[in-house]
Amino acid sequence: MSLSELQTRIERQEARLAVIGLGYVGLPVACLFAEAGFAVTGVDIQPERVDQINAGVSPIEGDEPGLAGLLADVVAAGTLRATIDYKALAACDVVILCVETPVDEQHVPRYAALRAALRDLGPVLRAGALVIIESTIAPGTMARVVQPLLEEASGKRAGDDFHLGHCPERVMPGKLLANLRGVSRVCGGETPETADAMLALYRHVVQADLDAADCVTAELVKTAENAYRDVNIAFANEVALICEAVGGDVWKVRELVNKSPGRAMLLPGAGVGGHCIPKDPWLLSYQAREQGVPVRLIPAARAVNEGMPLHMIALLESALAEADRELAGARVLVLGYAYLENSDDTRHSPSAVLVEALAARGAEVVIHDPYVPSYQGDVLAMAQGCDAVVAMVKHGEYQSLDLGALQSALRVPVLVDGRRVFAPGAGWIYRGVGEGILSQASR
Ligand code: SAJ
Repeated sequence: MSLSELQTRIERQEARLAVIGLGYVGLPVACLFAEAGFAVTGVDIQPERVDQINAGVSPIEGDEPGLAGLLADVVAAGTLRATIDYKALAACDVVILCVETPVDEQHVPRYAALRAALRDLGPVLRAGALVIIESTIAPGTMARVVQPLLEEASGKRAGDDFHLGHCPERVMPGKLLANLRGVSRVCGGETPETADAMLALYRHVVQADLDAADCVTAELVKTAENAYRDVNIAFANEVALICEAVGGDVWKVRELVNKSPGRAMLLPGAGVGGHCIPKDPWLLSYQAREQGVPVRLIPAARAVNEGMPLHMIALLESALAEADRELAGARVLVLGYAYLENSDDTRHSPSAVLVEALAARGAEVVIHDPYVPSYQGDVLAMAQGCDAVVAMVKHGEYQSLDLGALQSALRVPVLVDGRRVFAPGAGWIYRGVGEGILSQASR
C-alpha cells in the first residue's frame, strides 16, 4: 500500500491502528483513537494489564477524568482490544509506540523498552505501515536508533517499505485525556508526505494545532520545551538562594519582577520532580554533549534544582540550631511526598531525596501525604512529639491546616517551608525557601 493510499484509509478511519505500551500515555491514546472510530489493537508486555483492559478496567493510578468510562465504552464497543501477542500487529497499518525512555544515573538515555518493542515489531511489520514514536527521545534517536533497528528487525527499508514518524506526547498526569485532545502536537515525519499522513491521523483526536515537521525538529521541540521549564525553575531557585543571603523575600521579588513586561519568573521551591522535567534536559543535550559541544546552562540548571531538597536540610539545621537542637536524633514531619501538588505521583519526588538525606543524618522521619496511600493520616496526630515540620508539597489540604494546633502538637515549633505553603504567625522558628531572615521581620 502506498503512503497516499494509507493516508486515504486513515482519513476514512479504515486504517487499523496499534498502540504498543498501554501506560499513562499509550492507554489514553488507544482509547481516543478507538473512540474516534478506529479499530485499535493495544499491545503490552504485562498480561495482567492486558486482562484488566480487556475487562474494561483502567490500570492507571490517580484521578484521570473520563478515562475509566471511555475505556469501558471502547472495550464494550469492541473498538479497543488488548493483547500481549505482537503477531496481532501484522494486520495493522499504523503502529504507535508509547514506551518508557528513561535516562540513567550518568544521564545517558536508556532505550531498552524502545529497542525491545522495535525488535518485536520488526518481524510482523506490515508492508506500507506507518510507525510513530510518541515516547520522548533525544534528538537524533529516530535516525540513529529507531530507523536502523526497525530496518534490521523487519528486513524492510524505511521510506520504501514502511514509514517513520515522531509525534512526542504532551500529556500530564491528572489531565491525560484533556491534554491529548487539547494540546498542540508536532508531527515529525521522515518525509513531508509522512508528516501529512500523521496530520491526517491526529486530526481525528486532537482539537489543537498540528504542526508538520521533520523528525529531528519534533525530537528537539519536546525535549527543549521541558529543558526550558527546568532552566526557568532553576533561575527562580537561584534568585531564592540570593534572597535568603541578602534578606529579601523571593515571593515579593517574583511578584514585582513579573510586573515588568516580558518577565514570567517561575516558582522557586523544594525541588523539581516528575517523569519529564528532570529527564528531558538530559535527552535534549545528550548527542551534543557526546560530540563535545560545551553544554553548560542545562547541566547547571539541573544541579541547582537537584540541590533544592538538600537546601531544605540546610534551612532545617539552621532552624533547629536556633532551638538548640541538632538534626541527628530529631523527629521530623515531612508534609508532601508526591512530586506535584494535589497529585499522587511520586516519580523522582524531591521529598524522596530529602527523606533519604534526613535519615542519613540521623533524623527520624515521619511522612504525610494526603494523596499517597502509604502516607495518609491525621497530620496533627503525626506531628505529636516531632521537633520540626518540613513542607515539601503545596497540597490543597494543607491550606486549611490549623497552625496553632500544629504548633501545640510539636515538641519544638520549627517550621521549614519549601513551597510557601503556610503564612505562619508568631511563635514559630521559621525558615522559608527564598525568605531571608531579615525579610521575615516584615511578615
Ligand atoms: N516546579 C517548580 N516551580 C515551578 C513549576 C514546577 O518548582 O514554577 C516543580 C514542581 O513542583 C514539580 C516539577 O517542578 O516538582 C515539575 O512540575 P511541572 O509543573 O512541570 O509538572 P510536570 O512534571 O507534570 O510537567 C508537565 C510537562 N508536560 C509534558 O511533558 C507533556 C511540562 O512540559 C509542562 O510544562 C507541565 O506539565 C505543566 O505545564 O504543568
